[in-house]
Amino acid sequence: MIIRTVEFDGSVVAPEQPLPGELPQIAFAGRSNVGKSSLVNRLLGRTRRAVARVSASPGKTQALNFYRVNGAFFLVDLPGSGYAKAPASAREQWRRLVRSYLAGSRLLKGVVYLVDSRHPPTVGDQEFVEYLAETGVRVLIVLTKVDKLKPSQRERGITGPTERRLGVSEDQIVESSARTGEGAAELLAAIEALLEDES
Ligand SMILES: Nc1nc2c(ncn2[C@@H]2O[C@H](COP(=O)(O)OP(=O)(O)OP(=O)(O)O)[C@@H](O)[C@H]2O)c(=O)[nH]1
Ligand SMILES: [Mg+2]
Repeated sequence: MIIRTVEFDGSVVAPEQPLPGELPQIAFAGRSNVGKSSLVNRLLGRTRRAVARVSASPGKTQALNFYRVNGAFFLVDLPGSGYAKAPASAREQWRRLVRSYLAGSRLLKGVVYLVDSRHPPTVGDQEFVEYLAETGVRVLIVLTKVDKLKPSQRERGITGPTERRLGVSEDQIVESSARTGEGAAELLAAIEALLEDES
């Protein structure tokens, strides 16, 4: 896929708010700070001037942010789950917002769920991926920040715990680094396949 144009089309902050357009969507989900916004920027070729806001302090993305790509589909950057420092009421609000979107969007073609490659998936990750399976949406798992792994870890292979804990197969997992760009082409191709899938 060639990225020709990217436009930020706005944010959705409440479950009753309409989406910014009627286009197929691919959503990016995962714990706060896992690297969702960084990966969206990398995929869209925005490594020097970011479109999606990235921050060293977690909890930056608090809305569903819609990026229109090639005028043809949306990449949707979701707020991170499990950001412990946010007040419980705010966390519950984001959770409701994310779940009502995931369960309700007719045009959602797939969810890219991110897990930090340095740690095995958590119970929270497990619950979220189970929830996605219940909604019937197609799921890709991205193991992020592989540039931070030791060479020995990479040689041993890092997908095993993810396959076991999340109940996914190896061909659903992409190893990536927003820093080096590793995995970006593979992920874009997988996203293209989700968008073309008519089922
Ligand atoms: N080394 C390295 N750091 C990364 C990578 N991806 C993201 N980071 C860093 O991780 C931190 C969080 O990145 P974000 O992209 O803001 O994470 P997020 O998942 O969007 O976070 P929320 O919006 O809070 O949910 C930032 O300091 C990034 O620079 C990567 O591939 N490699
Ligand atoms: Mg973010």
